[in-house]
Amino acid sequence: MKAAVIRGFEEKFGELGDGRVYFAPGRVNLIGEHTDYNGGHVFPCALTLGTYGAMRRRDDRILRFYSVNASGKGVIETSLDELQPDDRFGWTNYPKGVVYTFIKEGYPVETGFDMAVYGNLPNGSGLSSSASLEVLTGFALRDLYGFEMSNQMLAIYGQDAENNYCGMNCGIMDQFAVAMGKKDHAIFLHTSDLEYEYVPLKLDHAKIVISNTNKKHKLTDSKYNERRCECEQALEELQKVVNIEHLCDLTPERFEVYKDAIKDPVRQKRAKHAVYENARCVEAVKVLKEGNVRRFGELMNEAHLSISRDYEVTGIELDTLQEEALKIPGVIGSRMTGGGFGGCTVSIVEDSALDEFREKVGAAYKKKIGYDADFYIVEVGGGPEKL
Ligand code: GAF
Repeated sequence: MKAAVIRGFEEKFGELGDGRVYFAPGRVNLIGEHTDYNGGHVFPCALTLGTYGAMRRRDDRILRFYSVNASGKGVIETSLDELQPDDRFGWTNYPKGVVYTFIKEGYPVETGFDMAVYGNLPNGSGLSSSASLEVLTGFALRDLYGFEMSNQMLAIYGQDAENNYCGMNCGIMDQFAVAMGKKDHAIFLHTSDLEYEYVPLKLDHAKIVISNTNKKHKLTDSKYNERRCECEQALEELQKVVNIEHLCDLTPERFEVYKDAIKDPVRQKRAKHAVYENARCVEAVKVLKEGNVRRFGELMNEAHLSISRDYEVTGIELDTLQEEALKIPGVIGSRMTGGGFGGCTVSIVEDSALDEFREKVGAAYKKKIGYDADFYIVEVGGGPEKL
C-alpha cells in the first residue's frame, strides 16, 4: 500500500523527496449508533484498513490532489486562494475542508502541497472513508508544517471540516475513532464531554466480520441531517418538562415518564432509539468487560431492531444481511453499523462458522437483492501514523 501510494505520487508529481507517507484508519462502530450527536455513548474501533497518503509541501499556494483509486479522474488542482467546496471534485473537499479549518483556527497553512492518496476501505461503505481522509490530512499537515496539537484536536477539526465545509452534520464518533484508535481495543466514548476509555476486544475464537451491502449511498444527501433535526426538535420539546442538555441524559425509565412531551409519534420513536441505544451501549461495554460476549451479541441484535424500526435508517439491504446472519448458529451478534441508508453490517462470528456465514448470507443476499454483498474479516488497528 505504501509503495502504491508513493508510485502514484511520483507518477503525477515527481520525486517524493522530503515528502512523507502517512496512514489513517477507517472505523467500525460496534454499538451506540446515532447517539453521538445526542450526547450519548459510542463504542467504535479503528480498523487496519484505511487511507494511505503521500504528501509534500510546495513553495507556492497551489494544492494538487491525486487519488490512485480514482485514477481516471487525474490530478485535481486548486489553490489556497480558492478554498471553497466544489462538488465537481468530490473527495478533495475533505482535505480542503481540513486546510480551511486549520487556517480558521489559527494554524497558518500559507504554502500549498501535493497529495496522493490510496485507500483500501470500500468507498461509501459507512466505514468512515471521509473521516479517515480528514484525519490523515490533519495528521500530515501537523507533521509537515510543524503544528502542535493533540490527536483529539485532529478529530475535532476533522468533524468541523465535515460539518461546516462538507455540509454533513455528523457527530464526533468517526473522527475520534480514527484519530484515537488503539490496536485490539475499542473506544468507549462519552460524546458530550469526550471522556473515553480503551476496552480490550477479547473475542475468544470469534472474529469481527463486516458485510457490505454495496448499496451506493452518500450520507450528505441521505436523510442523516433530517434525523439529527428530528432529535433536536424532540429535545426541545422534552426540555419544556425536564431539565436535560441532551437526549441521552435520560435513562429509558425517565424517558418513559416524559416521552409524551414529544408530540409527533415519529419524533418520539427517534428519541426513544437514542435513549435506549445509549443505555444498550453502556450495558454492552459492561458485559464485554465481564467477558460475557454472548450478552454483548444479544445487545447488538437488539440495537439493530431499534435502529431499523424506530430510527428507520436501515432498508431492505441492511435488514437482509442482519436477518440472514442471525440464521447461522455461530453468529454471536449482528447489526448495521455507521450512519445507515446502505453501508455495512458488523457481526461477531465464531471462527468455525466463518465459511458458512460468507456462503449462506452471501447467497441469500444475492437472491433477495439481486447483486452481491462483500465480506471482510477485519482486524482492530491503531490510530494515524507516519510510515
Ligand atoms: C455517521 C456519522 F458520521 C457519525 O457521527 C454517527 O452519527 C454515525 O453516522 C451514526 O452513529 O457515521
